[in-house]
Amino acid sequence: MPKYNDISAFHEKLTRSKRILAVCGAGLSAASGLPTFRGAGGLWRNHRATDLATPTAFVKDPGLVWLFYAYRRHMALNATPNAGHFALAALARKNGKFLCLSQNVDNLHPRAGHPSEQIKLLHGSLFDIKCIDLNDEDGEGCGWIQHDNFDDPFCPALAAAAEDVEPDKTLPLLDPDHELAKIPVSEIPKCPQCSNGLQRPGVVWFDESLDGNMLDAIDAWIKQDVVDIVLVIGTSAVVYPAAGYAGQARSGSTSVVTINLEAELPQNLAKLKKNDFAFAGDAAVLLPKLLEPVIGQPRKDGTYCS
Ligand code: BV8
Repeated sequence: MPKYNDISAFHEKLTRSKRILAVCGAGLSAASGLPTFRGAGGLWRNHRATDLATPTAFVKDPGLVWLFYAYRRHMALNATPNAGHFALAALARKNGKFLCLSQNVDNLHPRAGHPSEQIKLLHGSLFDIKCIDLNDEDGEGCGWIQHDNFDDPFCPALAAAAEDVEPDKTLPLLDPDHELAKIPVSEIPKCPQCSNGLQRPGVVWFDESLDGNMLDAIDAWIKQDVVDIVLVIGTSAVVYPAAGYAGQARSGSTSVVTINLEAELPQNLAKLKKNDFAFAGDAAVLLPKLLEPVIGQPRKDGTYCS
């Protein structure tokens, strides 16, 4: 029985594998300088990120929630994909039977050239904009959606979120002691289609359903045939349905491979099953090494030949 972190044993399994699934989380984008959800205590101005990522929070204070998302748009726009994103994109180009599921809304997978038909952005994108009707109790909107809106700031009222500060300084926006002027609803752009709703970030909030067609397509892909390898990359695997896919895809011969800074902590090793692997470290460093037999060596800029 190969050791759980034996790279050559993993390479042997990889070269024999056809169908590969990946489930990615915020840890994949950490090397691009984007904070994880649990990083920094998962707090943004003393608010738990998970509390701001809800329809209730938006209805209560759309300005505050928009500042939170405008700040993350600014950070993601100024970030670049890392070697981990490029390695996954290269694997997709080399293996048409590789499907990548990502919880990340930072648009770094598409910017790394990941083929769109081989990636499912489970929780939407910071750069999609949708309509929300504040008077509609389930927050539904008129259905209007805009893709790839990279305006920064998104609107004048959110300028504070697009400021850059010297490295040693703290952005006033992030300083919980720095009082924030309340942004009136009237300064949040209205929906251009129904002019009744407000524009909101096109992400999936907690207590909101994911796209049904996408969920059906993922279930159908998993049921199609044996999944040889499931790569679980930089995720705490606590948010559902994303956290359920590794188990759903597992069959007798499947290897679930955890790539995470904390992968080799005793409590995580205890969850390993036969054929599983666990590699502790930075996803941006480990993925190029782990996938090398299939994708080869990266160029100097971290990208791969097509
Ligand atoms: C839904 C978009 C139907 C917005 C996000 C079953 C059981 C229990 C609860 C539920 C369940 N089913 C549904 C629920 C409720 C809920 C849920 O799962 N709650 C959890 C908290 C228990 N799920 C939902 O509400 C989902 N909707 O189910 O609809 C429905 C509707 C109503 C009622 C019931 C059902 C919607 C969930 C989507 C929410 N939106 N994001 C935004 O981004 O603002 S979730 C968001 O948080 C992220 O997208 C991601 O999913 C999650 C954060 O997790 P990670 O990405 O894993 O990040 P984290 O910081 O936690 O961990 C980072 C990891 O990386 C760590 O392990 C760290 O060690 C590692 N790491 C760090 N650096 C590195 C590294 N690894 C490698 N390299 C490094 N450099």
